Amino acid sequence: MFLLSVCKTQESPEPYGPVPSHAQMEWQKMEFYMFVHFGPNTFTDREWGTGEEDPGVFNPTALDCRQWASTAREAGMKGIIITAKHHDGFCLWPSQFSAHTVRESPWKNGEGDVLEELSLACREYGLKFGVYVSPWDRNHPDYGTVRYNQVFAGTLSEVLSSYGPVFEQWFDGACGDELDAPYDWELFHRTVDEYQPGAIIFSDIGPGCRWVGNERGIAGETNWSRMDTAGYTPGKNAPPVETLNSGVRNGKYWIPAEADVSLRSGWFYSPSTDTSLKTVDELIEIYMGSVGRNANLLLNVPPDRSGRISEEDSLRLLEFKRKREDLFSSNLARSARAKASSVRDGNFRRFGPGNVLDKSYDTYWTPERGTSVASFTIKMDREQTFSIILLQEYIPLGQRVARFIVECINPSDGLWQTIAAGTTIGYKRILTFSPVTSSTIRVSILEAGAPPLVNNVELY
Ligand code: FUL
Repeated sequence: MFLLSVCKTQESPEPYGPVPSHAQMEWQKMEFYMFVHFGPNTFTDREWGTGEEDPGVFNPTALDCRQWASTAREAGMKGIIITAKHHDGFCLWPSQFSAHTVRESPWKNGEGDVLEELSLACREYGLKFGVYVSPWDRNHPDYGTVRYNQVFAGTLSEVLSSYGPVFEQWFDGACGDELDAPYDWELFHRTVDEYQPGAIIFSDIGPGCRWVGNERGIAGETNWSRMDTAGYTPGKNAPPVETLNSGVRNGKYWIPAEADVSLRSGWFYSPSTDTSLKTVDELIEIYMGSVGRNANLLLNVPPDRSGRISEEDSLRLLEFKRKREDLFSSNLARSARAKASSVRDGNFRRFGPGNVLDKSYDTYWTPERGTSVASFTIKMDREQTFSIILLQEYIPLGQRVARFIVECINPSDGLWQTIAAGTTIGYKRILTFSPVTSSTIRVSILEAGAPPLVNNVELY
């Protein structure tokens, strides 16, 4: 009997709704990585090439993928996703399925392979490697016919079997053409699963992660990592952008959001965008609106015509990194003590509020069984001034929280004062507010689909 009750108090909560796969969890923890748009468009001042460009235009004079990788790493990014093939059809590797590739270009006398160079550089710098392969192809002679689906599957298998592990396969939804033969998405997904079973598949509807619904890098203030996909396909038949931006509270599938945005005003390099770089403040706003709202951030940094990331772009990324380090350098909650309205089974070690202050991702506070409205209080040893709170839900058991508030005790009158309020938390939620000075804050979960599991809180 004693043993039984001990076992019962050790029991983890049941998962709630769909939960992330192991690969989705690994992906979510990456948080921030680089997008690289590079190809003939880099040399022609175009965003969408026609596919009729002379491959001769592709001739970077000093292509250096190691410089891209070291820049990404210095900027605190965890990977790089490159446009292996954009809508113009040009392949950055010598594909057997195309006659419009680096092989037909003067770069390295047609002997070069950008994917090989970049995948090696990523490995050297400890970054993950991902690929954008556009189904829309304005060059391929078979495009638009049933045959093309097989060609595209072949193209994919080539990319996915030749360069080592791929963490994400990016499927763009854009397509300016009317198709006689629709894309065979099932075949495309099967191909990715066959060659890269660990890769997260991005599209408007996942299944690995979803487009956030805009190209500004901003997720909804409410952002569920859940979606319903029935009746939708990527591209013209995608879910409404508001749905992509906020997810679906009771959605059937776990499909978290990825927010893409470019450092410059275009996706591809052009001298005309040299003065359009986002400011550090804009980048911080984007960071708070993506990583701070339960989405991953995919920031595009387009290499220039020499094949390098320009100095201005690298400097901006470093300033952005420094600013994040400044903002998040000293967590005022680190040496605080925590109390809670209740603890599951009274098991403080396993489920107590102290778990929101430790550094472990896998320990969390959760209130008494069956209780979704609950709170925990953080007491610091003295008054501190802060303007940012960072919260994390333990999502391996599902996303639960739908509404919460943050209060602090106002030292002048000793009363609780609301300083921030939100809806979803998810993997990570960062809220900013006007600076307040207090020694005690309380986070109250006001609505959740199941008892909340909070595994981290930080104050800055
Ligand atoms: C869009 C594309 O059409 C753009 O050219 C770019 O690649 C962007 C990331 O996705 O849908």
